[in-house]
Amino acid sequence: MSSNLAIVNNKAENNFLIGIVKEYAQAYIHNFWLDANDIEREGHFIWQSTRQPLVYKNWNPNEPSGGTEDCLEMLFKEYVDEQHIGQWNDKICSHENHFICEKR
Ligand SMILES: [Ca+2]
Ligand SMILES: [Ca+2]
Repeated sequence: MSSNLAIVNNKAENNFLIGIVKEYAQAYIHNFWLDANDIEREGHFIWQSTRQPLVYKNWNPNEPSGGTEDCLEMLFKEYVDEQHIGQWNDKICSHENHFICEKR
Protein backbone atom coordinates (compact mmCIF):
# COMPACT_ATOMS: atom_id res chain seq x y z
CA MET A 1 0.00 0.00 0.00
CA SER A 2 1.40 3.36 -0.93
CA SER A 3 1.37 6.40 1.27
CA ASN A 4 2.32 10.05 1.27
CA LEU A 5 3.04 12.74 3.78
CA ALA A 6 -0.18 13.78 5.48
CA ILE A 7 -2.55 16.18 3.75
CA VAL A 8 -4.75 18.42 5.90
CA ASN A 9 -7.96 19.69 4.31
CA ASN A 10 -9.82 21.07 7.31
CA LYS A 11 -9.63 21.87 11.00
CA ALA A 12 -11.00 18.47 12.00
CA GLU A 13 -8.16 16.73 10.17
CA ASN A 14 -5.63 19.08 11.73
CA ASN A 15 -7.04 18.31 15.18
CA PHE A 16 -6.95 14.60 14.37
CA LEU A 17 -3.21 14.79 13.69
CA ILE A 18 -2.61 16.84 16.83
CA GLY A 19 -4.38 14.11 18.76
CA ILE A 20 -2.22 11.38 17.26
CA VAL A 21 0.98 13.22 18.11
CA LYS A 22 -0.23 13.96 21.64
CA GLU A 23 -1.05 10.29 22.11
CA TYR A 24 2.25 8.88 20.89
CA ALA A 25 4.86 11.55 21.42
CA GLN A 26 6.66 11.26 24.72
CA ALA A 27 7.53 14.93 24.70
CA TYR A 28 7.08 17.84 22.35
CA ILE A 29 10.61 17.84 21.05
CA HIS A 30 9.95 17.45 17.34
CA ASN A 31 8.02 19.16 14.59
CA PHE A 32 6.44 17.10 11.84
CA TRP A 33 6.53 17.44 8.07
CA LEU A 34 3.24 17.53 6.22
CA ASP A 35 2.84 17.05 2.45
CA ALA A 36 2.87 20.67 1.28
CA ASN A 37 5.63 22.85 -0.16
CA ASP A 38 6.18 25.92 -2.35
CA ILE A 39 9.27 24.59 -4.12
CA GLU A 40 7.93 25.21 -7.63
CA ARG A 41 6.52 28.68 -7.08
CA GLU A 42 7.53 30.77 -4.09
CA GLY A 43 4.57 31.65 -1.90
CA HIS A 44 2.25 29.21 -3.70
CA PHE A 45 1.96 26.17 -1.44
CA ILE A 46 0.52 22.97 -2.87
CA TRP A 47 -0.05 19.50 -1.46
CA GLN A 48 2.70 17.64 -3.28
CA SER A 49 0.82 14.36 -3.66
CA THR A 50 -2.34 15.82 -5.18
CA ARG A 51 -0.91 18.98 -6.77
CA GLN A 52 -3.78 20.89 -5.15
CA PRO A 53 -3.35 24.31 -3.51
CA LEU A 54 -3.97 24.59 0.22
CA VAL A 55 -7.63 25.29 0.98
CA TYR A 56 -7.61 25.08 4.76
CA LYS A 57 -4.58 26.82 6.29
CA ASN A 58 -3.33 26.93 9.85
CA TRP A 59 -0.18 29.04 9.74
CA ASN A 60 1.52 30.15 12.91
CA PRO A 61 1.50 33.96 13.24
CA ASN A 62 3.96 35.63 10.82
CA GLU A 63 4.27 32.44 8.77
CA PRO A 64 4.97 31.49 6.08
CA SER A 65 8.14 33.54 6.39
CA GLY A 66 9.10 32.63 2.82
CA GLY A 67 12.37 32.72 0.97
CA THR A 68 14.30 29.46 1.12
CA GLU A 69 11.82 27.97 3.60
CA ASP A 70 9.78 25.83 1.20
CA CYS A 71 8.46 22.86 3.19
CA LEU A 72 5.54 22.79 5.62
CA GLU A 73 5.91 21.51 9.17
CA MET A 74 3.38 21.17 11.95
CA LEU A 75 4.63 22.74 15.17
CA PHE A 76 4.92 20.81 18.42
CA LYS A 77 8.31 21.69 19.82
CA GLU A 78 8.21 22.32 23.52
CA TYR A 79 9.03 26.00 23.21
CA VAL A 80 5.80 26.45 21.33
CA ASP A 81 3.04 27.34 23.77
CA GLU A 82 -0.19 25.37 23.77
CA GLN A 83 -2.22 27.77 21.65
CA HIS A 84 0.26 27.34 18.81
CA ILE A 85 0.44 23.54 18.98
CA GLY A 86 -0.41 22.11 15.58
CA GLN A 87 -0.01 25.37 13.70
CA TRP A 88 2.07 25.44 10.55
CA ASN A 89 5.46 26.86 9.64
CA ASP A 90 7.47 26.88 6.43
CA LYS A 91 10.98 25.56 6.98
CA ILE A 92 14.07 24.72 4.96
CA CYS A 93 13.37 21.31 3.41
CA SER A 94 16.75 19.82 4.33
CA HIS A 95 16.00 20.25 8.04
CA GLU A 96 15.64 16.95 9.90
CA ASN A 97 12.12 16.55 11.21
CA HIS A 98 9.80 13.82 12.17
CA PHE A 99 6.90 13.34 9.76
CA ILE A 100 3.32 12.15 9.54
CA CYS A 101 2.22 9.89 6.67
CA GLU A 102 -1.19 8.74 5.52
CA LYS A 103 -2.20 5.68 3.49
CA ARG A 104 -3.80 6.40 0.15
CA1 LIG B 1 9.20 29.40 0.28
CA1 LIG C 1 9.00 29.90 8.49
